[in-house]
Amino acid sequence: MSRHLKIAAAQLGPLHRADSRRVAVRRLIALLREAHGMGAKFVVFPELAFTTFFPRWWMEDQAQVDERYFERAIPSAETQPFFDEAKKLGIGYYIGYAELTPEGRRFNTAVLVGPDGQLVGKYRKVHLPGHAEHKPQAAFQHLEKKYFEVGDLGFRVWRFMDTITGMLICNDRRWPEAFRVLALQGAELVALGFNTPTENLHYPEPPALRVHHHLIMAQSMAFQNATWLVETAKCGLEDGFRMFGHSVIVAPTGEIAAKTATEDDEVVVFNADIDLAQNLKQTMFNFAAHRRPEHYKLIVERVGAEVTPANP
Ligand code: ING
Repeated sequence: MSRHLKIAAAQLGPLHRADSRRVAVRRLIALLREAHGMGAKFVVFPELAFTTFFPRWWMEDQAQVDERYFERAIPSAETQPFFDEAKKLGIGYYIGYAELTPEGRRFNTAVLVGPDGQLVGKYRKVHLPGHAEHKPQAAFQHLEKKYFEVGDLGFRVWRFMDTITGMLICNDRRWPEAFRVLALQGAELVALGFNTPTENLHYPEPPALRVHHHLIMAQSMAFQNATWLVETAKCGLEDGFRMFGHSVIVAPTGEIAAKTATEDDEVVVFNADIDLAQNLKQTMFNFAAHRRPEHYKLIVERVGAEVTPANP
């Protein structure tokens, strides 16, 4: 009998700057209850799930930014009701938030929490998109390089609800190396929350193209690493700035098993056969049999692309 796990993507609609953590927690609890009602045992929530996507704003008062948008402790008094409800319902979950450590370091973080309410693992976002300087001419900012440090915990997996689960956040899904490092550790399930602006900051990219990229990356990463993949959005118009939904549960075969249809609070569930990937891992993507790392050195040694042709 193969292992099954009923997984949910619990998508959040917009959280505005005026929305307190209490508003977010109330909606997160409603999503937990809906997912529970649908039979889900593991729920993936978005990146930065307790607040608006604040890196879109240039703010200079760091103390105010810390108070409004960062969590000094997880859970805190304000977020405790969410953690209590999940434990009461016996649901495991992934949730993203802005982490302010006791040493004063700031990360874009996600945690994996078991159905017993115990913290299983923590991940700090490695691939920070956007910029650190103020772009006053731009319609909005994308200041993840200003507000967060590069994650210092690496890409890891954990034994979790009878699976091997790894975590990523948003922009990580654009870098195949991140998924491969998890797959090389035996990942069978990857949880990823995202907040992706519909508009491109730099040039007038057709919005449909952004969604197309999101969907092909999710399907290829799941397939090429023979893992289940849950990618959950916070989306909709946050203070007028649009982010797209299209939260997905993708099978290791690369097929989309479930996808949200709105840019609001919405839950989709799928009863995942965790052993579905066994054939792929033993044949087509049998890493030990087929990979040739001796030819991959540039992937680790070189950061940016440099033209080094074989001919003179
Ligand atoms: N958001 C976006 C993402 O990677 C982005 C930022 C979008 C970068 C499109 C480049 C291109 O999906 C976050 N939060 O990483």
